[in-house]
Amino acid sequence: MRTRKSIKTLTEFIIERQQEYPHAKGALTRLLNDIATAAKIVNREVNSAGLVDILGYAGKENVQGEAQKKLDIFANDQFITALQAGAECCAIASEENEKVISFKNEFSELGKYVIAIDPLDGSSNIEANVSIGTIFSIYRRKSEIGGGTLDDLLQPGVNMVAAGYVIYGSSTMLVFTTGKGVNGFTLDPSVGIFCLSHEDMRFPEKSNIYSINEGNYIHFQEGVKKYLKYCQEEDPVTNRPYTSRYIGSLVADFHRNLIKGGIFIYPGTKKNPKGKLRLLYECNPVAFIAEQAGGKATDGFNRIMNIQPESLHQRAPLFVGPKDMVEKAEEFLKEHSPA
Ligand code: AHM
Ligand code: MG
Repeated sequence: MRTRKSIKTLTEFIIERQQEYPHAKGALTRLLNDIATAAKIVNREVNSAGLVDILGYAGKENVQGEAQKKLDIFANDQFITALQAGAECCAIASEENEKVISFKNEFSELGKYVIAIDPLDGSSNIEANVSIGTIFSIYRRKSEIGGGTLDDLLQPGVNMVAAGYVIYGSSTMLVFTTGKGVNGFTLDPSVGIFCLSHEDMRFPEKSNIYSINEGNYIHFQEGVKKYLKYCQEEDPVTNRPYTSRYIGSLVADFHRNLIKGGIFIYPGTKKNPKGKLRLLYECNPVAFIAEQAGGKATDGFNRIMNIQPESLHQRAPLFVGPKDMVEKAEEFLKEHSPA
């Protein structure tokens, strides 16, 4: 017979934490629950993606000219619907929409929060049954009335009140922070409930993984090339050579590195100095989680969470992982590729 430890559900966990703030009205709790609800629906669809006619391209392109997959659109719709119905959020910036989606109905105008979200990150991996994810960051609105605005979303990462990701992998997990550590919840599919499984997640003390798309090596700046050579050199004291792991799904790569210890890099190149990843809904949420787990996230020179965004879909180079690894990479950048 299988025995079980006592279970703490996501809802119990956030209500318990909310009690630390006697004046809180539970809006953030409800918002996180809305995200969890949409994630469960997306999870169901991702799991049956091979069975139903949902794989493949939808025949449209998103604002960045990328082909949208059916599941990208499905996931986007689910999160927008859940957040609008939940009425705690007054605007969303999504990777799939060019402009801010501002909720103007009589309920959602009251929402205190805005969300930046990548509803289905790493979707080029869907057909191959590789882990994909949802990434989100939550801010308090700046405007006072009406639907949320672009200005509400163009806030630096230091203003985030919460951030997280859902990984649709061999199991489905929701990992998030509200600025008091990082906690991970695994979905029990038999009952459809997220249960606390990874309490107070921290990067391990010793790390030996580096994750980067080395196929782009020729385009990397000198500092990145030199750092990669450093990772590959032999030195038993620092546990080198490191091992290379790269999935091509930010959530999956970051999650593995958080658990096992490793740096994730998506650098700028000569052609694309700002790299590929989007500041608002990819770099910032991952940076907040990394910092809360004892790590660091920079663009090679500056703290990611200090960057003042100028546009909704702006990109930033990303170096994220255990502090010592990120700082070592920064040393190489500063020495070989001055900002
Ligand atoms: P997407 O938002 O279009 O899915 O692209 C983002 C993904 C990240 O998940 C991943 O880290 C990166 O693109 C991989 O890019 P590349 O294939 O250039 O290595
Ligand atoms: Mg993405």
